Amino acid sequence: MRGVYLVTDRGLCRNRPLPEIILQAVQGGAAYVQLREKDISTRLFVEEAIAVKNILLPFNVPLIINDLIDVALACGADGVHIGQEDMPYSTARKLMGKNAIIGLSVETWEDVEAAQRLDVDYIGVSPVFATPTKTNTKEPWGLEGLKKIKFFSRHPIVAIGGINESNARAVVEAGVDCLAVVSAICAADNPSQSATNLKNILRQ
Ligand code: TZP
Ligand code: MG
Repeated sequence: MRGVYLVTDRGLCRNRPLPEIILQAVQGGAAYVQLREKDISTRLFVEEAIAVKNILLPFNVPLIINDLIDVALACGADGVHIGQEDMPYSTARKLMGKNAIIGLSVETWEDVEAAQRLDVDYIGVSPVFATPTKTNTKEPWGLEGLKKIKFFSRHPIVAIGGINESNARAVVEAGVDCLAVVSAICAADNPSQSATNLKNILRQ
């Protein structure tokens, strides 16, 4: 895994339709899209996910569903991202199959150690920096935490939380594989350009 990883938040899109923001992000070079919906019904989530899957298809960009395996299965998503309180990894793997992308959030050092024993496809290091986008988080890892995880973990690292164009370079230098962002793309004046800028930072 390597690239810009968009995590969606419809509330941060400044009244622009989410599918449009997603399209612009992948046109700008986002490599992964995680559809994250905390406040809509399962029915709408599935409907939206199918529409987004069709947007991503021509770009070969995998669709990853946040939290909900049933939604992921129903829309034919490429993967799921699970947190420490979601379905356990082994169950998620059984349901999703061996080819699915399964990512797991790590919020504590215990989570990092436990993830070593799991064949997850990546760990989501959360949050790297404190962020207004998600406030019910544990202590931010910071760049030092990120480096420590990079040294220890056998899994690709997707870094999330407070990442933007001004700090992305330092995050990349800490050894991450993917830059995951919500507001840096969803709330950007030009989501496509923001995705491109982050992608270029990752490439430098
Ligand atoms: N998980 C940990 S931090 C976060 C999520 C979903 C939100 C990151 O949002 P932003 O706007 O990129 O800081
Ligand atoms: Mg979750």
